[in-house]
Amino acid sequence: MGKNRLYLVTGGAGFIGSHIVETLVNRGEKVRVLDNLMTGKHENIANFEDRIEFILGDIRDFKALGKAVDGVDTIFHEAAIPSVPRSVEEPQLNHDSNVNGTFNLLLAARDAGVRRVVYAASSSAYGEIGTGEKKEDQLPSPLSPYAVAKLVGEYYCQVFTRVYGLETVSLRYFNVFGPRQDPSSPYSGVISKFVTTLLNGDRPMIFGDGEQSRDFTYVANVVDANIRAAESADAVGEVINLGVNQRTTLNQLLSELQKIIGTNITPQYEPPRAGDIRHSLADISRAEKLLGFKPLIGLEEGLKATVDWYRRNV
Ligand code: UD2
Repeated sequence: MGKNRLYLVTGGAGFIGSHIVETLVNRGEKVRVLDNLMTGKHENIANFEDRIEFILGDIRDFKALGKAVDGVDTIFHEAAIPSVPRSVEEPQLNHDSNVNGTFNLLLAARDAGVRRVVYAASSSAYGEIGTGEKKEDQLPSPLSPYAVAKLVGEYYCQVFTRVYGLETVSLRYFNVFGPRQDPSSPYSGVISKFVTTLLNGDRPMIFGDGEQSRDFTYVANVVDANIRAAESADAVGEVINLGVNQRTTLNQLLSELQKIIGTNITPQYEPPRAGDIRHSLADISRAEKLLGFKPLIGLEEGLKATVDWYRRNV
């Protein structure tokens, strides 16, 4: 940072990408965004768009990528089609964007002499093995097309480091939430769904018995870890969990949100979702060791900030 470098954020108009862009811009860095606006939104970057370069383009399009990586030092690769159930419904789109798109990006980065790529990997790679904390040295066991695709992206990152010397770092995100997460699709993250449903006075839907658990991670923690991953020499070629090491069931999450919002609405229980994982909790000792990462904002504070944002914006 602060070295007059050019940063590219793919998916920079999306939920997580736009937070990375905002932080870079606030630090006075030069930022380029590549986004096809399929799930990303112009309004996510509206407050700082005069200070960035925006390219409307798709990571499935190698030509657009060539333009986007030109002169770039560091890439934060956030562009993806997220959602486990969406990948079950649309496996081809998942594969094209998340596998081929990531491969294209790495190839373009290699050819343009990019220094480093920080890749948005996913905790879904672990699958169902064990109920305890997930550690990076566990054998992955993906349960959905999305999990497979995100894992393939990691493998490609590691191989591009090994074979071509392109520096890569894969951050396995654990259920990220926060302002700007789009609640409007059936595939939206559960916190965006619960908050907006409760604010409307409607009944939230819980898939399964609600006793499945997640390590819900406020987006500011993710931005911080990405910035660290762009710099750390020790992180090159590594896969690193990114969570806050806090287990929360969906039933607990819902009651916490009802407390914050001031509602007492009975949820609707529906059959479990295909490809769903039961328990997901991050061991974050590698992130501490390699990135000097410590969670900045815990669940409760993150939920309050998120509820505030939806109250003001949706
Ligand atoms: C997966 C990954 C996460 C990220 C994300 C991107 C895991 C453990 N996590 O999140 O790291 O890559 O995919 O999309 O694989 N649910 C409800 N009601 C709703 C919506 C969801 O009960 O209205 C449930 C859902 O069945 C699941 C949990 O909430 O058990 C979390 O779902 P999600 O879609 O927010 O995220 P998840 O865990 O699939």
